[in-house]
This record gives sequence, C-alpha cells and structure tokens, in this order.
Amino acid sequence: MRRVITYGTFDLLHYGHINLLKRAKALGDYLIVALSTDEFNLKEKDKVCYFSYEKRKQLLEAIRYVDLVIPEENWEQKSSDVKEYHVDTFVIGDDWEGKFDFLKEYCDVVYLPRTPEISTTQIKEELNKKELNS
Ligand code: C2G
Repeated sequence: MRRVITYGTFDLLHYGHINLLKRAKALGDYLIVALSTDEFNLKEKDKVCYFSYEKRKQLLEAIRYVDLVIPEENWEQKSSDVKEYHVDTFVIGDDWEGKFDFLKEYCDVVYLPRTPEISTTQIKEELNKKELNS
C-alpha cells in the first residue's frame, strides 16, 4: 500500500484544495493530511482561520480522498511523520517548490501545480469587498 502525506491549513475549503487532495490520493492508496493547528497557524503562519482545527478536520475527513487527518503543530515534524507513518510520497502545492527537498532522503517529494485563481485569502478579500459595497 503506497502511503501519501500532505500538509496544510485548508481553511474555507475550496476546489483548489480538493484538486490538490484528489491528485495527492492518485499518487498512492492511502492519503494522510497533516492539518495545521490553530496555534501553529497563528504563531508560525500568521494565519487566523475562519474555521477551528476541529471544524477543518471534520470537513477534510468527509472528503473521499482523505484517509487520515493528523495535527501539524510545527515545521519540524515532517521527517518524523514520514518515518512514523511509513510514507512513500510527500506532496504539496508548487508554491512550496523546493522547500521540502530534504525529505527526499526518506520518500518521494512531489510539488503539484496550484489551481489558479482561487485561494482562501482571495475568498476573504472578495467577501470583504462585497460587504463594503453593500
Ligand atoms: N492549494 C492549491 N491550489 C490553490 C490553493 C491551495 O493547490 N489554489 C494547495 C496548496 O499548495 C497546499 C494545499 O492546497 O498544498 C493547502 O493549502 P493551504 O491551506 O494554503 O496550505 P499552506 O498554508 O500552504 O500550508 O507545512 C506546510 C504548510 O502547512 C502548508
């Protein structure tokens, strides 16, 4: 069984996230998503999520491509995760191109093209604009 892992915040879940998860699952048989915790988002990624970790986890677990959701609590856990979960492939969007090549020591590393013209930030900005214009 080929095991794949990916990491992210997945706030305001959208089709760009789904496209990533679908392609990630296609690289193996079992997909683990390491989901950034609220604390990690706040302290390390400067992200304030609309949905809490529990709600974001609930949404991800409802996706047919996702087999397991674990917490992402720090930048350093990836290599131990890969070993602990016997991961064959690490995958993430190409906005991270090259950033996780150190994992090639433990598993395949794949950067997938991002889905254009959609992001959580863009959704928030457009909602704010609509509110201002209403
Ligand atoms: N993504 C995508 N296309 C988009 C938006 C996002 O393919 N239009 C991908 C990202 O490249 C990432 C995943 O969806 O692989 C989750 O995106 P984010 O929640 O923004 O994750 P990020 O903040 O990049 O967290 O340690 C790694 C980080 O936790 C990654």
